[in-house]
This record gives sequence, C-alpha cells and structure tokens, in this order.
Amino acid sequence: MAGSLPAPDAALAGIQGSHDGSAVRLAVVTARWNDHLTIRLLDGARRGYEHCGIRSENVTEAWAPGAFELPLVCQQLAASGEFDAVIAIGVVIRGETTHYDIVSEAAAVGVREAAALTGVPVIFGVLTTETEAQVLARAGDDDTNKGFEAVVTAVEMVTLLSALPR
Ligand code: DLZ
Repeated sequence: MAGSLPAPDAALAGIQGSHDGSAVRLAVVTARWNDHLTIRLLDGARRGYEHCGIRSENVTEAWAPGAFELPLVCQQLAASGEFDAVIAIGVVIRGETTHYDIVSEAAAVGVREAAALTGVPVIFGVLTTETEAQVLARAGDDDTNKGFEAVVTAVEMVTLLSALPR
C-alpha cells in the first residue's frame, strides 16, 4: 500500500510551510524513459498546480531523456534564479541488469546535490519500483499520485524556507 503525504497540522508547535502556491515559481522536469508512466505523474503534478493555486505563467515544464539526466537539468533550472522550486519526475523500474541501481541512485543523489548546491528545493518525484503495477498504484487520478504530492511538497518547502531565519 502506498503511503500518502501528511498535510501541515495547526496542532503541531513550530514553524511550518503551507500549501499556498499563489506566489510560487515552479519548474518541472520529466524523464521521457517510461513516458507512458511519467506522463501520469506529470498529469498528477498539473492537478497539484491547481490544488495549490500556482499560476500557469509561473510554471515551466521541460523534458529530460531519462532519470539519469534529471539532476543536471534540475540543477541548471534551480541555479537560474527564475524558480523557487524544481521538481524531477521519473520512473525507474528494476530490470534484469544492475542499471536500475545505477540510474536510481544517480537520480536520487544528483537531485539531493542539486538542491544542496543551489539552495533551491529540488523535489524527488522519481518512482523506483520493482514492477509497472507498483508505478500505476502511485500514479492514479487522486491526491496520492506522486506527481501531485511532489508539487504540494515543493510549495510546502518554498513557504517553509521563506518562514525560516536566513
Ligand atoms: C538505460 C535506462 C534504463 C535501463 N532504465 C531506465 C529507467 O527505468 N528509467 C529511466 O528514467 N531511465 C532509464 N534508462 C535511461 C537512463 O536514465 C539514461 O537516460 C541513459 O542511460 C543515458 O544516459
């Protein structure tokens, strides 16, 4: 069973972000590998823009060849100064070779490094699974779609960082 993203909770003490994306500028980079599946995550992300009130003129979408290439594209967009957050969307499914481990680790480490190097949230919307069925269970038409969750997470990170001391 796929877990789902908990919302900010007013009962929790301490600084939290919000899901108000009305002032958030977002870049979303999607991998073309497994594009019959990544398009489902991108559809979820597009519903996420609406859910968070992100203005269409504040969204830029781009495509990368595969998950391995996502970090560099995200890093360049993050460093541009034009976006408050960047999202990497991809699907890596285990096959018969070690490629899965190499591609999924490169994507995860690279996305983390892109955020650390630029100070801009770079959200990991990459599914790494054993089967296509596991992807489909996380790429449906509801709020548990991992593309949708990636957008909500991006907005929460942007609003959280702006609420914290610099
Ligand atoms: C080569 C490869 C393989 C085997 N599997 C995937 C995958 O499941 N998901 C994905 O996004 N990309 C895959 N790729 C492509 C690599 O990400 C990369 O595009 C190529 O190795 C070229 O650098």
